[in-house]
Amino acid sequence: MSLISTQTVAEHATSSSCWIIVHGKVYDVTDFLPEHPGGSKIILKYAGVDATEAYDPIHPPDAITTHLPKDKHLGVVDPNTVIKVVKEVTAEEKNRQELMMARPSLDAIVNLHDFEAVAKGILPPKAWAYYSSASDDEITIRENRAAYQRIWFRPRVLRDVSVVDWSTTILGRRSSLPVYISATALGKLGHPDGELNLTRAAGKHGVIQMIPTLASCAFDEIIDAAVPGQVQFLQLYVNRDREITRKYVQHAEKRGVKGLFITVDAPQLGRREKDMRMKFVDESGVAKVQENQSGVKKDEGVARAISSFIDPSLSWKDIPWFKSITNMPIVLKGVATPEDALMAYDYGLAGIVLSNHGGRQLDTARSGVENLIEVVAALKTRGPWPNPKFEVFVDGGVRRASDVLKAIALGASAVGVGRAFMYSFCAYGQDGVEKAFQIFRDELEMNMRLLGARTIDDLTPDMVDANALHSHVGLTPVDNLYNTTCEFLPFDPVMFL
Ligand code: 173
Repeated sequence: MSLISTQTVAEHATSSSCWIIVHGKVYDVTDFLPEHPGGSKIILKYAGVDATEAYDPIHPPDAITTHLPKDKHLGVVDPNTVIKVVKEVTAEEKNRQELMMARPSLDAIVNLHDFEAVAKGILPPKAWAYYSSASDDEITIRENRAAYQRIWFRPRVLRDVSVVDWSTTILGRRSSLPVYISATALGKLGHPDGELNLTRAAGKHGVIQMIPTLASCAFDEIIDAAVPGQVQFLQLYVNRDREITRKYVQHAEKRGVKGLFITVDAPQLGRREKDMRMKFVDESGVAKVQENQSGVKKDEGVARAISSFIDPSLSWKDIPWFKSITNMPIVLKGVATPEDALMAYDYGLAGIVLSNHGGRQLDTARSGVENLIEVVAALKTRGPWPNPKFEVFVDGGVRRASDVLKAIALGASAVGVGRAFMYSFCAYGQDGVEKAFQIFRDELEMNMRLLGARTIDDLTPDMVDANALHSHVGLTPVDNLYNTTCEFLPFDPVMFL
């Protein structure tokens, strides 16, 4: 590989010849500019210089090496030409450091909501907007929580609960918690170690992690960080180019992944307005007046910009193909009706996740736990329940062990938790995730004792009163578009004077 000086790289700093440095290597991205899913302008900002810091949170390390044609890999940066500058701490970094110093100690965290509050306080505004946003009026994201509040317990007493055990199996694999870590994308927006925080904590505590297709860390890095015997699943966004998907799935299986969760609720990404608006807001939080990144539609946020590879033509007809390329159990993530649940069952799949994608897709879609009741009733028409060959999972809005126990009592095998674990590592890295597991354990112990359930198998539908679950009147949120959800486009009136 040829050695290239930083001075030479700097000579290619325009749209007619654009070189960038990523991880010490030099790439010619001129032809790629119009194709970049995030628009050409963001690359041009780093034309002729090192783009690694901007590249890392959004792309897996191998994205550029795999997707850019080999003849555009020009060489490595000559280390003798790199001028070591004492990096100036930007105002943004300084602000973040101060916020990190001001965080409450981890001991002060008593529940999962606390992680969210700390994450909101310390995350850069763009990361917070991307993670926290949900689609349209954000009614579904709040309904996900509210639905659990409409389910009441019917506890049993005098059952000798001196020893309680919440361990279980998920797709036939041992799990220390009846909870798995659901996939959330772009972990490095919130912490430099990204998804590895989850892998390391999960490995230590026997929790199963679902690896996201759009992780910030490379897939193999996440696999390599697992301890022997650690169980990992894979969340799959299906590529328009099925060959890419086939290779990815088969590679995952070879690397020991134990379950494939195909996302089926995102043929197009929902409009997350907080995220979309961030594109037009500068570091000081003020709207930019005239800004239109070439190559990016005005209404796109981070997620939409990088999701163009997802195939909206995916259909039931593809299911036999997935079964032909892998022996991993296949689960559909994002099912919402008994009709589709029965189809998944009849196609011979291993299960479904009743999910609305954390409220980020179809707004006013019902909660997973509400759909669970009808889905389980429908599946019972196909045979005895629980059915060891077909598992139903629920995700969305789970923040308490009581939520977990309610979903399991109503027929779920386990529940997925996405944002809460992500916020825990944004706020405190791996320690935060471990603390989140501890909180689940403490709450499970107490709630199972008080409910009269010694094991997960003891949780039965008669332990909950879900009569109010279908009534959307009581706890349905007020119109938050105007009250709290909609973060109106900030603008500086001075600009208009
Ligand atoms: O919910 C999401 O943000 C998501 O699933 C996604 C999809 C594509 C790109 C990035 C994130």
